[in-house]
Amino acid sequence: MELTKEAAQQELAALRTQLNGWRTAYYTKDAPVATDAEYDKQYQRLLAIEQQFPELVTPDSPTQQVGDTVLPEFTKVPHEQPMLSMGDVFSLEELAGFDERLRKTVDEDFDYNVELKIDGLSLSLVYVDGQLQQASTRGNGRIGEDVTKNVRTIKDVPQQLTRPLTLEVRGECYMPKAAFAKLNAQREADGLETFANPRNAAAGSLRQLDPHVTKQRELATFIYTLMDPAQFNVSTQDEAIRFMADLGFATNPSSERLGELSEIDAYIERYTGQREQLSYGIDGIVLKVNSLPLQAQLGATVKVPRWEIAYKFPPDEQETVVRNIEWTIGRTGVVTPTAVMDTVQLAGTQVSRATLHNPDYIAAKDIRIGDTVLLHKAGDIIPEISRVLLDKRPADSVPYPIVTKCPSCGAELVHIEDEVALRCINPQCPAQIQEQLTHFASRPAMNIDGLGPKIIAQLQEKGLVHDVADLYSLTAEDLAQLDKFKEKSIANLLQAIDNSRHNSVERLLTGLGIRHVGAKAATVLAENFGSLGALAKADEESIAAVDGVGPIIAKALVQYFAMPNTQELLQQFTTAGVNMDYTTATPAAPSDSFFAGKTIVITGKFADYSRPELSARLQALGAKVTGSVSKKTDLLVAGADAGSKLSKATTLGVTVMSADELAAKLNEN
Ligand code: 1X8
Repeated sequence: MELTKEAAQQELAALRTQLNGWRTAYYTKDAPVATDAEYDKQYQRLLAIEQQFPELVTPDSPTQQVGDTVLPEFTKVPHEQPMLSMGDVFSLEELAGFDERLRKTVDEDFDYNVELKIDGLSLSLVYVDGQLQQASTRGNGRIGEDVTKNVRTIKDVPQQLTRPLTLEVRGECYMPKAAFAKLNAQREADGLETFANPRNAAAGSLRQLDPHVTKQRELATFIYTLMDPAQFNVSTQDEAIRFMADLGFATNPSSERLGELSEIDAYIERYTGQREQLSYGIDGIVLKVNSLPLQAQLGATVKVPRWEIAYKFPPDEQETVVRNIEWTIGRTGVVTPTAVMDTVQLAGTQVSRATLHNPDYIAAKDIRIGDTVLLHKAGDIIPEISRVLLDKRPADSVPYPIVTKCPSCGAELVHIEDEVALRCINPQCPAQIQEQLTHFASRPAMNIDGLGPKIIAQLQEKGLVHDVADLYSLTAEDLAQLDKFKEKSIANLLQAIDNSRHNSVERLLTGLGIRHVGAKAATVLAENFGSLGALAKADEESIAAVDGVGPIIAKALVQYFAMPNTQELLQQFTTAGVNMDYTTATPAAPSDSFFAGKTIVITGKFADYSRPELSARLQALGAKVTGSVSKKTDLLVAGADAGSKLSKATTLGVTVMSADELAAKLNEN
């Protein structure tokens, strides 16, 4: 197909506008709008036309730029040597082409160091006399952003090297998959926009003006480039990696020295298969000429080094059909739609559900029931719809109705401030209350054994529970109304609820479900303030001053305690006899209990308890529970089928207590 110069000019202008828009979204706003594959396709087209008409190349063309532009908020750092990007290929054939061209240029035989390509963002670290001096991002390749304060919060970046050297290293800063999934789940629950992939999450976390935020993001690094290696007598890339590891840097363990293309292909195949299992995202592999002097000799083109190339994994996408859209309402009222689709195999797992984030997302992508869609995994983990295949849309398809009312209670949904999420703000919304109750009873919170979502739903349906405080006025008659609840299950649940009254207050604080206050923050707060009452009276500054807490948590707490409903709820807890003090550090082992201070051994079987349960119960009453009978044993608690421990206790004259006697004593306490 012949392209006239005029047509080329027009198409180039359109391509540059589009690609530059995508680049801004990708690099500056950390929110890509095009997939890598779409970007690459348009970029290749741009490149092809520019090669045909070199006179039409303009300085603003994406082909003439490296990386991104500099954000205004951060101090600029010039890189002593530019941080280049890398050429890339998308098939083994192209990779073979790279190798062939290189071997033609180089007379000697050489091998490669083959490394994983980490899905993160490039970082430069400068050390002076072994001390971390400055950390910066790539920026536009020549000038980066100073992110030193933030990088100091990354655990695996050494503040001090094992030797007092002055040097620069480069590598990748990334967010581990687990941290990415956790962060996005939290953001979704908070009604905030989620990150598209771990790279954007890492970039967004590193370019934070508040290092406290960065610290909470659990970033990590792999360092792979040693600048000016000759001064350390390091002459190959694999040596450089070992050298840097010895200095204390985190280096990736997967690199290998390989010469033959067949070995490189096998390496690629191996990591294509293992990709899912890695705890961090990779988007390809990097091939580097191993000899550093040879690298220097080969040098770089305007844009990229000649001695290295990235092989990018093909995007894993699958077609499937949307059958339904399900709605969930979180405990903070955030309404989240999920697409339910025909099950497909995608990047190593069976997938049938994908989050649609929020109602606006459905409208923006015009996703309809019956649509055939392309599915991919964001950051290798989270299934997401890339786009609708419009040519496969059924003729009778209708747009998915715009959702304005809560699917659970029918209340009008609202947008709060700058949130993308729609929320139900009806405090009586049953779906929200169910989530709150489930969270309240969960293990990290009040740990009420046996009180799960199904029982909670029944308690709500029967009108027995309207909020978390109602749990403490449940009676045996109430519980008798529940499915399959008999004497024993009723007694167990009542006991579990009663036990929760005596929890140390960090569990209650966790259970309240205050925004940003998880179990970790709750524990620190409980330790520092001693009681819920003291925390409720504290001001923002004194809360934010607590180590491990921050201004965001402090603000959320003050807002929470200022609500009239909160005061009422706390009053109800007080009336119900729920403990509001911090007791973890000083377990209130009742010194007047029969068991207090006694060394006890448990043997045999008990109808009412498992052995660990019994042991915990006795320890809570101040006993020391040990495993074997000796002269120091005060008491042997013997259940059914007790054996050698019973005979030893009898021989030594240790007091023996039967299961029935035990039950009676426990009841006294
Ligand atoms: C980018 C990356 C490189 C490596 C790993 N992950 C990356 N994202 C590596 O060398 N092991 S090199 C690189 C670059 O030069 N832009």
